[in-house]
Amino acid sequence: MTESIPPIATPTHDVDGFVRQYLRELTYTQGTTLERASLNDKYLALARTVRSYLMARWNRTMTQQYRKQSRSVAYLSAEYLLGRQLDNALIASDLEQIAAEGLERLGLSLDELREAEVEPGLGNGGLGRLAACFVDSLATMDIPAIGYGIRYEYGIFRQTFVDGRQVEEPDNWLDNGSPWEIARPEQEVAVGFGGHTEKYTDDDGVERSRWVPGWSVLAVPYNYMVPGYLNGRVNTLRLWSARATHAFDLKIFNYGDYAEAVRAQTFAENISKVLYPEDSTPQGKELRLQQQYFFVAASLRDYIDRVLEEGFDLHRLPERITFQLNDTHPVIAVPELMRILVDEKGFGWDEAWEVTRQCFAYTCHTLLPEALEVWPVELVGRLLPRHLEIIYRINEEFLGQVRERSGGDEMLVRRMSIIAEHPERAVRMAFLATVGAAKVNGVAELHSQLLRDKVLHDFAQLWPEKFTNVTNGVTPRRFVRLANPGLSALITEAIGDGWVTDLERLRELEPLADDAEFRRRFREVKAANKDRLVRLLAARDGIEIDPSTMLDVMVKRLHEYKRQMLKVLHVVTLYDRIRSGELDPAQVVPRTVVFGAKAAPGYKMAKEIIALINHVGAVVNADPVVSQVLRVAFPANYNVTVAETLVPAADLSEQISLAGKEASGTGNMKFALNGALTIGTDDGANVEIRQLVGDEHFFLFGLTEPEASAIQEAGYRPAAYYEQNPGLRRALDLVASGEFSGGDRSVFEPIVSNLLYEDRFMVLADYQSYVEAQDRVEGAYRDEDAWSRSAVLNVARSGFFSSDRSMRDYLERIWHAEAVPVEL
Ligand code: NBG
Repeated sequence: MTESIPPIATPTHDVDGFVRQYLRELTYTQGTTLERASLNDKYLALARTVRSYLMARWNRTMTQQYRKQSRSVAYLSAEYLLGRQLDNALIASDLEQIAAEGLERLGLSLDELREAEVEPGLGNGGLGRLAACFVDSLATMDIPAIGYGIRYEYGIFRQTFVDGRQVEEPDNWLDNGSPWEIARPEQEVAVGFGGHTEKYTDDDGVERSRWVPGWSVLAVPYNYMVPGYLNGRVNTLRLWSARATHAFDLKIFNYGDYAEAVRAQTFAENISKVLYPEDSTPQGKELRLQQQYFFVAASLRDYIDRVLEEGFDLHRLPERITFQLNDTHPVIAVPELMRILVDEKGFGWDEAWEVTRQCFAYTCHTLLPEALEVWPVELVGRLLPRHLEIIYRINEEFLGQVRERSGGDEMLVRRMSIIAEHPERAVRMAFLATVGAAKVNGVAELHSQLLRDKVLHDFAQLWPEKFTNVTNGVTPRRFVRLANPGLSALITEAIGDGWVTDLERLRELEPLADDAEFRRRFREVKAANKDRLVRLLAARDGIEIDPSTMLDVMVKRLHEYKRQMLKVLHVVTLYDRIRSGELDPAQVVPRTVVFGAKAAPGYKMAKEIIALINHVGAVVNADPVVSQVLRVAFPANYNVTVAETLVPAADLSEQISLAGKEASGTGNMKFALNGALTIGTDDGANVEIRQLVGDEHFFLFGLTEPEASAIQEAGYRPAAYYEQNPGLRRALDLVASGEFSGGDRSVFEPIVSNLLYEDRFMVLADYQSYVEAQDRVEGAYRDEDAWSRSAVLNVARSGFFSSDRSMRDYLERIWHAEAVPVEL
């Protein structure tokens, strides 16, 4: 029977094969013709064509996964900030050239079609983008891995500016179709909520507990391909979408209340409706906890059912899998696995705990106390009553251990309790994660050290071997190979193309930093990248920038700790110095300052700072003298797609958080890899960047973490800096005077008084040091050739920041899984 079925062939890897497949997709899937097709039709056909080249690999990867039963990794993350898929799929399948030619033959342009893709923005910032880089690296390194997350119907909001102020609009990214996903409705799983728990005696006479949920929703999986770069592996990213349960509908429906049935359905489907737009500052909303449990419960069920189908013994689960918890968002997985093992699979408590705590590992991504999730006991009890019981039991046993080891130190017991008592009874998710995980890691050396010394100090004393570091990384495929084709070609010409999957090989470029011809060509690439940015900003935002100026870039979420405010004060200082005649414009290095930043919609101060940037920009850009040498550009809606054009064009990378606040940063790595020099504090991964590229090629400024802490402890008085520093005083006075708000002094008053009387992130304390470092930048930039040399060395010495290296560290220190090549 099967012999008579002809094998399904992947379209041939040439222009003919490509064109044939493209026309097939356009005709049979899209149901149109070349003449009638809209831009979106053409894009969708292209996406499906490229996808069809990867499909056989995907199927082979999945088949093999089940057959080989190898150790694997499940990455649990509430966010994946993927960026556009088409380009990445094109390079992974080595189709760039073929697609460009094939489309040209049809009278179409690849460049035009790629612009039709709306990026899936299913994350806020660094944390979600990191998850996307990690799954890319895992696939490229041939590691059996699956990413689990949420298919938000609306991703991160679209930002626009009205009178310089941020306005949010919904991101309806699915509206034009989503060619990169495959729904698997038949693999849906039910997820319960609410209800109550009850005790009962099982058939063997054992007292047990069980959960009787009050309502449930269905989780429908959507699979996304995660293609490895030029290898045979295509891993899966499995994102869950909420649907109302049929039973749930039917019951109400039977009573004849159709409208109510539909309302209930909407209610259930709200769970995966929208990404919460807070980066590093959770709001503790009930729906958010629902989202977390929803995707975690579906993912564990999905994975466990799969190994059970193989007849696998769950006692040996830790041999097969590590569930990596990306921050605290998925930590409810710990009590969920306990519940499955104890309540559903009949495990004793101790054996279940043994399995559970070996299956999980936890990555912490912050140092800000307000970013550590805490859920009110009342809420957890109402939504997940059985989980609350389990958390209490975990806590009880854990605190028993603490008491025993500490000789009954009740202060310590209170400090370490998973349940906080003040200001209200609440579950500390970071503590639950630390207790429930085999390993806990920070995301840069300094951050991991501060976790051990401060945030999780008591835990690190108790279990020193549990704590480790894995410094973040970024994928060289998207952020160099794809984003910077000019630099990629130059590198490949010099050292071959091995660097794309072995980024440390960039070291081989070091001698070329001393080669004048190479530096010249490097500058040519930078100039071409700037031209590309000029075109993008003109077309997308109507912003005009001068590509002959120094491009000084600060792009990241708007947060006080990141200190966009410090950058604004520098701009205001330059403006003031030039206007007052203190600086001769002819002596100033012309620069364009580019900002890109979204603020959480409820974060007032962040939104005020956005307005200030836009207002300062408007005044600076309109000033006939100042604008000759200084311009500010703030394109709205910064996202991964914009980053891909902006980062390769930058000369100067702004990484200016208060020391001890930025866990790692990953933008900093992208800039260094693309040959920008960093002006930065000794914070997060900046420390490691500076150590690797060398002090002479990095502009360090500002307080160190111990210095900043010491000042805070002694009582920080920002006004003292204002009083003693004339430059700072003039800058702040100018903002307060209404210079940037049409003479209205009240507009930016909240910003000014916050800086003068609170300044939690010590902007005023670091002002002088920052301005001096910027003066050093100017001096250095004047020597074009020396600057290029530093830029080349930044590239050559940043190979460490590949997410492939991060994956190797996780594999060695935490996961202990091995590569399983899939034949191409
Ligand atoms: C962010 C940190 C960044 C870090 C990314 C990725 C959160 C909670 N944390 O410094 O602020 O680079 O995580 O690790 O979003």
